[in-house]
Amino acid sequence: APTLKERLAELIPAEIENVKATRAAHGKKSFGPVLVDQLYGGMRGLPALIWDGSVLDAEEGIRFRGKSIPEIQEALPKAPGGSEPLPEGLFWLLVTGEIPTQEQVNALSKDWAARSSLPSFVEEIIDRCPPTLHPMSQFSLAVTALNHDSAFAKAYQQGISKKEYWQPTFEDAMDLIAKLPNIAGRIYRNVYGGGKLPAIDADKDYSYNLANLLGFADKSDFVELMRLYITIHSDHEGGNVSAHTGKLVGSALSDPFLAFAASLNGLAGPLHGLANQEVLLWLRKMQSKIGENATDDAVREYVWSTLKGGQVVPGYGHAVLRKTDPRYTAQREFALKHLPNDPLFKLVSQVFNIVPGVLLEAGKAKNPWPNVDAHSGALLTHYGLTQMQFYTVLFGVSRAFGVAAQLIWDRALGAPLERPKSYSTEAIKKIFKDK
Ligand code: FAM
Repeated sequence: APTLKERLAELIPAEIENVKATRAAHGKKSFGPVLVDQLYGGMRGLPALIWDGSVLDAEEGIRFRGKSIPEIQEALPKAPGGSEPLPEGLFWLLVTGEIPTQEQVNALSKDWAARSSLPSFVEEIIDRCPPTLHPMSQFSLAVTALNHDSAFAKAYQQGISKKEYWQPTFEDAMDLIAKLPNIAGRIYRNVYGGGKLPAIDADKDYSYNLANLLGFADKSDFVELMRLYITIHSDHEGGNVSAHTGKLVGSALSDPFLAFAASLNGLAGPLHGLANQEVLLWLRKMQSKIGENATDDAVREYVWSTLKGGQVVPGYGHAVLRKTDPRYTAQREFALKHLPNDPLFKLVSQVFNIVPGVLLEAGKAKNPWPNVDAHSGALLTHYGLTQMQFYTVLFGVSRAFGVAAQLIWDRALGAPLERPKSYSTEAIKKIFKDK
């Protein structure tokens, strides 16, 4: 059976032809009008990017290479004794569009374990961060510094041909993903004090090793949670802030470490990945205000007070989705199976019954339903990972899978520098003066 890189090398020529044929057939067709409102409105809905790993449907949610979350939970290889998909398989799917064999997935686990160590100066950078520096900032610093050993940056300096860009990009993408557990584990232990970091076990899968580095591998359900978590947070098509940022920065031929560090800086914003931290902070604040086991009326009142204070309800709403996020549903099902009586899960469920009604009544949010971040913190808390400032780091480990897969394809297909056109308000007024 071919390795991932061998399979990719087989797929690239046909995909280059596929893109050529698609552009020849449809390249001059209009994708609909661009409204001035879209320039002011964060480009919502503007068709502007190619992203092959996943496509997001407003009603149905994410599909990875055409497959829904329940479908990949069914189809992807599992760990011995496990029932959640291995993220190794999801990465293979994102890159190739194909479901790998168990053997291919095991080979990826081994390959990543072999690539997992950090240069000592990167360890020192992390160790020197004050524990008061947000874990996402530490994460971004460390990933930026990995650029020191970038195969792509080195090959570019040596004058590599455009046709070969994908090869060192692939190596960097693999190194990037492989090194993230060591970065995340080191930050976690430095900031929250958890003793010495254990070594990566080359006979175990990526999620086991991540859990072990964080200090939670003795809880087998937590390892299963990591497999599900890394799988479902990996990719959410190309227009979200972290994915788009990685693609944009990569389009300048910045290497995958620089590109993904930029993704992380976007993920660290409260309207994007930091929302998982914000949800837990919000729930805890609610509990301290109205007590645990509060009535529905008290919860409703608290939600209204959030809105009246000019704040958003974290974990609810979405720029594209118009239904409950299937990533929320997958986590809810995990909770129903493994921790049905957990008090925080019960609160999350109670909030789920109340917030959409309030947001609908308030009448502003286009989507009143929960997104992925409304649920993840409750699951992590159940297993003792209670430090919410760390939650977005786990999101970031996962998001590397989607961004890395697209960076490889962007270099393989010769994606150009991104450079959309901007206008000033004065220019817009002038253009439409007599229209
Ligand atoms: N609570 C209160 N107000 C909300 C809201 C929420 N959860 N969601 C949207 N709105 C407001 C929004 O702030 C905007 O108000 P203004 O007109 O005053 O600016 C109005 O409703 C229309 O916004 P929209 O078109 O429905 O949403 P956007 O596409 O502009 O923004 C989100 C999408 C996700 C940024 C927004 O729903 C939000 O702020 N949600 C809370 C934060 C959150 O959970 N983010 C995580 C998203 C996630 F899935 C991820 O990236 N990981």
